[in-house]
Amino acid sequence: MSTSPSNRASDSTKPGGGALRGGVAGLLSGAAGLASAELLAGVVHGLTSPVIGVGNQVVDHVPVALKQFAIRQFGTHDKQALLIGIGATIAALAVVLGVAAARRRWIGVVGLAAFGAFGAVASATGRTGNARDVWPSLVAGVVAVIVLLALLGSPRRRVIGDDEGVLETSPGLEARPAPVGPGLEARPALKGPAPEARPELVGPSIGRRAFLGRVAVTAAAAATVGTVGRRLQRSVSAIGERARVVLPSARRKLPPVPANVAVAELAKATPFMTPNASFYRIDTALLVPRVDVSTWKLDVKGMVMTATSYTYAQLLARDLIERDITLTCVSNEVGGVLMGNARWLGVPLRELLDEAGIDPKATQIVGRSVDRWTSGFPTAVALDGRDAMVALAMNGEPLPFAHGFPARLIVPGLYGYVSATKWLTAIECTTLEVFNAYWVPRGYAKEAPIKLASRIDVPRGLTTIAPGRVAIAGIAWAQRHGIEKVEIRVDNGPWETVELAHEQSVDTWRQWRHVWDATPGQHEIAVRATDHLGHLQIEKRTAPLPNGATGWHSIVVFVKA
Ligand SMILES: Nc1nc2c(c(=O)[nH]1)N[C@H]1C(S)=C(S)[C@@H](COP(=O)(O)O)O[C@H]1N2
Ligand SMILES: [Mo]
Repeated sequence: MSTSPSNRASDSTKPGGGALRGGVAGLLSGAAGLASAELLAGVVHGLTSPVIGVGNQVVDHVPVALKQFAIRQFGTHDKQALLIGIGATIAALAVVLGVAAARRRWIGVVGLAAFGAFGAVASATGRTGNARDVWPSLVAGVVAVIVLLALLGSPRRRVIGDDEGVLETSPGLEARPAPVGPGLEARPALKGPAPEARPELVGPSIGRRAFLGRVAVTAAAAATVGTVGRRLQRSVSAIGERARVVLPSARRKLPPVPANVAVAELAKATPFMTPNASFYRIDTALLVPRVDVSTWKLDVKGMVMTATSYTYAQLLARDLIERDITLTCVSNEVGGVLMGNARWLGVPLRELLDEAGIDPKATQIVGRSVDRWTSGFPTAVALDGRDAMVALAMNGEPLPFAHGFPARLIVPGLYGYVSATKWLTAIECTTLEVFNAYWVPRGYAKEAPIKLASRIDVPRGLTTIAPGRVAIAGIAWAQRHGIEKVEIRVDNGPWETVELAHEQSVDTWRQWRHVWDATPGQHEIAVRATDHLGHLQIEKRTAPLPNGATGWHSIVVFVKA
């Protein structure tokens, strides 16, 4: 190791060495700041961490096109991608500030403080923010400044102060690499005298090793504190409360799903009931809300005779209905997988509206989430007899946190973004003119019934299969209307009507299968559906924006010779 004084001095006076130390110090000060913010957000219930605060702003303000790109690139990992992107940006800026601070401390101090202030404003003004949310960012800024100065040491004091005093009061000093470092170089006036006056300061006892020691300690502390903070934010108590929920059964229980709604070929690819663990998840929440059911309530308010409120226990104690309903995302592309079918247990929405006494002039029902996300749909939809409900359970368990615990809206026939508010906290009666829900100002349609569509699930596209008898199978859906007919076409052959599984409900997808005599070569297989009203699925391909994709799904397969 280069511990001889001559080596050390030359190391630390190299501008590159100073920049490297500065960069490392900057990175670690940023990490330490963020970690302390995570801890504060974890300890004080309800505070938003700056990463989440800034992330929410990004989610809410990025152009829709960029978001669609993100969903296409990263699928349901879009949130991790965003958080990694934010982390990388912060890290890069912190490194730059640290490098600058190696020469001029004030740049680092001002930069980190500005960072903290930016985080504070972003967190406090975001969708889930309020004034208290400035604190984690402000604390982060202060901690970051302290850590930066501690790692880099303070060059000024050592020259202006008398040497004895400085040695005792400046904690950064002993471990500081050397007073002849690049920070000093930038101040010619400070050069020279210090080492001569206190030669022991630049001696082999302080230097790279001590700096690396501090770096290691800071990194370990930041990682630990940050992890603990994150864990705490995932409020352990909510998990316990959800685990203790005892679900009542429905007033009239649905019989178990009959076997004839499923075709054997789809048993693995697309089970008729989608297990909760593999149910698609789409929302804007960077951290899944962990609602405390002991304080949670559902308000029914707005244009009603009497605003009413229900506790979780009150909702569970009611006569509940049970329905199989296929939920579909407007972002689902032709052939896409952003849909799932579940058995929902809940309170009919209509009952809650009747109890509050909805004003006949209220044309829109808005569902508000604890994270302030909203959806909205016409009142007529809630009253036309379909099984719109406040769902409390999904496939026999309390709603999973990711799917809206403790309560969410489910409205058959409408895309999720206009109807299926998760972590529901209020049902507000208003008019269509007065309020635009979350996705409407972002370019999506105000009203969005699910479009008639179909999908081929087996064989998978672009796979190679053996010749001979091959099962082609998939699903078709036309929530509210039901599937009447599904047809497939191989290459440019005729459309052939396929075999349909039993229809569980007009609100669920319907499985289908067809046996095809596969001949060697490359083939294109297309599918299209017709609903019970006689509507044929639209052939023309259109994008999901603004109100759902259209187009016939087709796949290409290779059949071995
Ligand atoms: N609070 C909240 N609820 C929400 C959303 C959201 O972003 N926030 N996304 C909606 C959308 S776009 C869809 S498609 C469904 C998806 O429900 P799932 O994640 O349970 O499958 O939830 C809806 N409910
Ligand atoms: Mo969606």
